[in-house]
Amino acid sequence: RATEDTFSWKRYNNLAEIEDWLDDILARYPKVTEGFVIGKSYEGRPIRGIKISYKIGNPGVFIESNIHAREWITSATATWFINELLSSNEELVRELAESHDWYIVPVLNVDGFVYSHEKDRLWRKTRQPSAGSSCVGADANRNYNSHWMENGGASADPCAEDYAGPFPFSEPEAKAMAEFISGIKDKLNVLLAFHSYSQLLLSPYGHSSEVVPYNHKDLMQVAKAYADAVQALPYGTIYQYGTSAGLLYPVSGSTKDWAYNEQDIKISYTVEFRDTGKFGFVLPPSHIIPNAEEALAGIEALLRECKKL
Ligand code: ING
Ligand code: ZN
Repeated sequence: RATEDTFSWKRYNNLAEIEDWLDDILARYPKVTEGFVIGKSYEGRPIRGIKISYKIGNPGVFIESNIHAREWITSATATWFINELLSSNEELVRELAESHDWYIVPVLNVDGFVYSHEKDRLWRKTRQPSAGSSCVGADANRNYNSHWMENGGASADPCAEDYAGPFPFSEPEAKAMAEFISGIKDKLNVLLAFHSYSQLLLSPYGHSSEVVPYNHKDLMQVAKAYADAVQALPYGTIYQYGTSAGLLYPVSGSTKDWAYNEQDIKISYTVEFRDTGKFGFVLPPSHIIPNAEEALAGIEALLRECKKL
């Protein structure tokens, strides 16, 4: 049974603590939850997730979190969010929880996450060695097979932080995601990829500065709903929104572009959580609950806005 000693949102938890907490959640809510494993990491760890479903046939939402090892606020937020979906008594949260099927992977880059706890707090990439280089790991968020390595959106240098890997889906973590999502894509309406930091909502494309032909206006309208809901909370936190290539920088081979381009998941965003650089990746734990409250308000508004499209 998870207690304050073994798991808490007052501090950042390691992978073992998160997995024990997940087991506890699955045991406490057996009727509406189901654990799943999308595959194994390079170092052989299972990559685990939770499905939350209150009724059959709800629109599906997939949340990818902690693909980048050092972005600890993402798994802290994802776990808090899971707990709210299951335990909140607020009417809005109950409605949100029970009107969608949730697939949430709190820590995708399990090897990198462990490494960031034990060896290097600012580790970003996977932990698979590169042939012909002493540098380890690839950027899993440049490794998806969608416009891979196009238009300067990633690096071919194994030592670079945005190394795309030797070939698309060379990283078992990205490949596992692709296989799992491909299997349920007909059930998925929305994909959110949790990152930090910068307080942004990024829509496709990353690989091109063109706007998507199909639903760019919708994606901006839905992102605005998220940003407005966050800003309306007492913290007044401001999120900007736009396409990754337009607002940030060119990115090829990311999860959200792959989901949009190759899996036909037409509401697909990267969410960059707090802050805007004061603490950056090393966000103090006192931000966990405020950030998570913002994510909950944002996602609630986002999904409500989707219904209007
Ligand atoms: N930022 C993201 C990155 O992978 C991003 C930004 C993600 C842009 C996906 C476009 C698409 O570089 C961080 N902080 O990881
Ligand atoms: Zn990231």
